[in-house]
Amino acid sequence: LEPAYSFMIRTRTTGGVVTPAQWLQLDAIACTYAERGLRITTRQAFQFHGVIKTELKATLQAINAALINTIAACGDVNRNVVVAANPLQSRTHAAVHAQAVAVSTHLLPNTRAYYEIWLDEERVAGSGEEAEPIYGHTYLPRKFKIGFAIPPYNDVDVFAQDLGFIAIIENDELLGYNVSVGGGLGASHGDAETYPRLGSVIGFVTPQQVIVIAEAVVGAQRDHGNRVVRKRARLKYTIDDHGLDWFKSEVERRAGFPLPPARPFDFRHNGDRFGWVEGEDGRGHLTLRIPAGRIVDGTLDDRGAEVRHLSGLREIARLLAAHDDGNGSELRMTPNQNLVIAGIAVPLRARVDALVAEHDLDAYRRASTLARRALACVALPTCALAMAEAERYLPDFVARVDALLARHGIADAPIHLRLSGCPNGCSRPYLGEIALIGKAPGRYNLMLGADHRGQRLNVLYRENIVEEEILASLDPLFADYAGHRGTDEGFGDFLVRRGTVVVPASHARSSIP
Ligand code: SRM
Ligand code: SF4
Repeated sequence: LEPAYSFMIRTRTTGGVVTPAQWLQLDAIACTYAERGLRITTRQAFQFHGVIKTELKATLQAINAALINTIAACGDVNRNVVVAANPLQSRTHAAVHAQAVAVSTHLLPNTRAYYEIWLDEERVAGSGEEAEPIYGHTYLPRKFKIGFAIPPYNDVDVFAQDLGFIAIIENDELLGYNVSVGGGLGASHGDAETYPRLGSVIGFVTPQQVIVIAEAVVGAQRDHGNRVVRKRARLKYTIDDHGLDWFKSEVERRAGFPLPPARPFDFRHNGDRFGWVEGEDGRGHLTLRIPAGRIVDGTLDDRGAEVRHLSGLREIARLLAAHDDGNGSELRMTPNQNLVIAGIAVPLRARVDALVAEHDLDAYRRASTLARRALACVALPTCALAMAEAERYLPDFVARVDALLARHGIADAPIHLRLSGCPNGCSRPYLGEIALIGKAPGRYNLMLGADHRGQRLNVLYRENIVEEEILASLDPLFADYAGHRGTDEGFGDFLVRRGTVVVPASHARSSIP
């Protein structure tokens, strides 16, 4: 008898956008084949956990029937492309999203193997009919990630991407993008050869040049990335090994044009905003907080009541599907694991609100300022690389830090907290103002000093400590912050100004190139 193997499946959903009809299909798949509901990831995708081996094919076929697939959601290829989810009301958003879809499609591998293995297509793999002009026979040395940010929000953490595009908009017109290369966060404990790195801005491109530049960057990494030491195979190391100037010229040579200087930009924060906003066309967009992105029924909430978020969102998707007026109401995942119910016509808003209230999807209203902004990676029990808890520990840890903040009279401080179960950094913890990075069960590295704009990495403050020590370390810092913070000064900025943590210049990116 074979052991009951189970798998995680991840979708490719550029910018995290699905239609209400697709939501209903994904919900049905979660209920039929997966455990622990639907999980929104930090790259605007869905994960299904606990799909058993014998049902893998049926699950993948059901996902494809929803006109979604999982191609290139994992592997040494370009991964799910992330796109700013805020501000949804901007017309620019539609243009940037369309551009991201075009890049994602252009960088898909050509192989038909996926279709042959999972969708029963006729076998052509190995017949010599498949050409991979972008990836070649050996694909990329490592995973590759692209993100599109629309200032003033940096919800995609554009400097954490191998390749980032920062939209430059003047008078509502999308002029083009600054190009950032070499971002990446994964590291290994005790291995100085691995480290988080923020992307470096190398110039400006017009919208028409985006695909060419993306292919040039991917090609340079394909041909020059480290294929010997896998831990050093990300683009960030290729750039650090060869030099940024060399990399920029290599990209320009491949693209066939020089990159003009980057333009100034201004990021205000890398979080989400919650509640309704009105779009330019009068349609409404409601952002809901989904703690750690987990959408389930049946667990207990902060008041001990049974959570019915999966059912609630199913009802909302049904409502939107039944009233589809062709103007595109959609569900949009954010890179902070939250959900935007988008493009809602005025007459439907009250009914959406009623369903939200009925299923307690507006729990964010009573959630603390800290809880609303906190991110946690999956970690235990499903992640085989986890060294400590993250998602399951988040509510308890937030409650304890909240109590500490309240004791210092700063419960309203908009601090960005991020927990990861290991140094791979899936919740982008190196960009958290306070971050815990798992070392061992119950033990974490405490990282401090990032800003709240995604433009400065944090640094190690205390190593390998338990909860009691973490809270004891934060206590005097909160006291200092409560007494001496400037108007609107973020916690990370404060710690750096006070000299409590010293962040190297290489850890920061300026808005003025
Ligand atoms: Fe991640 C591996 C979960 C975003 C850096 N990540 C994993 C795996 C697949 C573990 C594994 O290889 O066995 C995790 C599955 C856990 C589970 O049980 O579901 C996992 N990563 C996630 C997600 C689900 C975290 C979340 O809580 O939302 C995110 C899925 C994104 C997606 O939809 O595609 C996720 N991972 C990230 C990010 C953040 C981002 O991309 O914005 C990072 C840091 C950025 C970066 O890549 O540098 C990240 N994940 C890693 C790494 C380290 C890569 C490196 O360069 O060293 C690994 C390990 C690896 O690749 O070997 C990893
Ligand atoms: Fe797993 Fe580590 Fe990623 Fe968390 S950060 S999901 S523990 S690989």
